Amino acid sequence: MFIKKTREWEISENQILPESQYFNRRDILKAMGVGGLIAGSSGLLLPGSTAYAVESDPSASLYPVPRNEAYTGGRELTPEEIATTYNNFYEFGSHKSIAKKAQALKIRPWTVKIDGMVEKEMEIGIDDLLAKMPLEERIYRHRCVEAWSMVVPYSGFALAELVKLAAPTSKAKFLVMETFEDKSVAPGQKQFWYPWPYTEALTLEEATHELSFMATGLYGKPIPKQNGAPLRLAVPWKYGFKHIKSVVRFHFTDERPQTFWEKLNNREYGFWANVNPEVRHPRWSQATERDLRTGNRIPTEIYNGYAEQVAHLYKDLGKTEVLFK
Ligand SMILES: Nc1nc2c(c(=O)[nH]1)N[C@H]1C(S)=C(S)[C@@H](COP(=O)(O)O)O[C@H]1N2
Ligand SMILES: [Mo]
Repeated sequence: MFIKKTREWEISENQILPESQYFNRRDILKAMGVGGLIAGSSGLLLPGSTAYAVESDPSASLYPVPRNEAYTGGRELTPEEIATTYNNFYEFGSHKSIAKKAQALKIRPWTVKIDGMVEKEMEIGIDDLLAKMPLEERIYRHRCVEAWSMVVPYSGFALAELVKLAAPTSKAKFLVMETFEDKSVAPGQKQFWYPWPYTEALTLEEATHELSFMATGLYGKPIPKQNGAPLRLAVPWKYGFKHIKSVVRFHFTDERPQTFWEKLNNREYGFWANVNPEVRHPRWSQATERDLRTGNRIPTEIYNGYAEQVAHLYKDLGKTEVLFK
């Protein structure tokens, strides 16, 4: 367990309460471990010196879930404290320290819409969805296009299971996913030059690939808001920006969409975004990456080391196209 265990008496209420406008007192006490919660799974994070309360998550009792040993990550896990405090989530700011701000996101009620080219459009609450899906834990490597990487245990379900539930028609070729939109909690969304809401997309073949995973948990607990609660994509052979967070909509279509980063800068962030050490980002090399656990640079592998599983999906694409087009 990597959360620093802090005894109640080391945190004065003054430090906690100013950040607590979104939570009731019972939740705060619970997060502090006063409510009899096991310390290791308590929601209180202390990144550096900033303490903030974390709302208790109604799905907490679902975790931990059985680990699927087929997905091992290949190198040592990144400490939880790093993975939950070094984030990209532009809705809350265009820097890495958004964990505290992201606590403003309200994750209940959370309705997921499934629409477009499907047998039957539907809206489903996250807890109903979680109850329908077979949850398991997988350790995945995560490689950001900015050339840093980590190894994290996600809990969740295969995206193929959601596609099955949605029952796309034979016309559907792409699955477009969309993040929540609410300027009142996400200050980044007031920045009008970004094409909100954040969207990402996969081909249906990619979406139903066994590696495509919807993460609902992290380190054996509900996934923290800063990591994309309550529902976040993990496609470990693709750069991190494809891993869309806090998804509210799954839209099936026959047209390849333009996604958030592609709209912003299609020379740097393309549709495929497959990890490829040989294709430079226009502004830097992708040959190596910085492992967030050690700080060391390590070689980047084609498809982030998942070539055996996914290379066949791209056999008809050119080398550059695999990344950008
Ligand atoms: N909605 C949304 N999803 C997002 C992003 C974002 O800014 N907004 N950033 C992406 C990027 S660039 C990365 S590297 C990962 C980071 O996930 P993590 O913070 O859980 O490591 O989330 C991805 N998903
Ligand atoms: Mo990223």
